Amino acid sequence: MVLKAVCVLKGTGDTKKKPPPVKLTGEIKGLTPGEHGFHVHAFGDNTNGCISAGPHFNPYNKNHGGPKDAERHVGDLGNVTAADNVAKIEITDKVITLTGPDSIIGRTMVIHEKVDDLGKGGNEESLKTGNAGGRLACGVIGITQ
Ligand SMILES: *[C@@H]1O[C@H](CO)[C@@H](O)[C@H](O)[C@H]1NC(C)=O
Ligand SMILES: [Cu+2]
Ligand SMILES: [Zn+2]
Repeated sequence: MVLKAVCVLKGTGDTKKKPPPVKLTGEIKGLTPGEHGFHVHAFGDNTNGCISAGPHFNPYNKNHGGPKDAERHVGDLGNVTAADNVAKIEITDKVITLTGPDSIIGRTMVIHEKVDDLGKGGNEESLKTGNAGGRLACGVIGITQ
């Protein structure tokens, strides 16, 4: 007896396609007026406060930059601006994702004391952190309903 089988696998398009842009919306209250650096940091760890979140999420070993730059950390979302102590967040970013190697799930969102110079500060620290200073507040990015 001869056993025969057939299987046709059908896909819908390119499986390596980049996931859609991620939209971040919300409000951060209690800030000093002006610009504040806003980044995804590597670890979802708050054991010793925001410092345990580690450096900017940077899976490709790049220099720090602005959200529109080719040379940037995946976690580099630039600045948010506080008017009357409240920053309204409305960011759409094409680099961070919610799945795959660039996923921000389980990492930490950090708001900084100072403005992020987007890597253009002309010193070494600018290429690492944008000279955004201390970490004012942070929170782990989790899954919701
Ligand atoms: C802060 O980042 C935003 C983009 O997120 C940018 O538009 C702004 O120019 C930056 N500010 C400075 C001082 O670089
Ligand atoms: Cu940061
Ligand atoms: Zn960075």
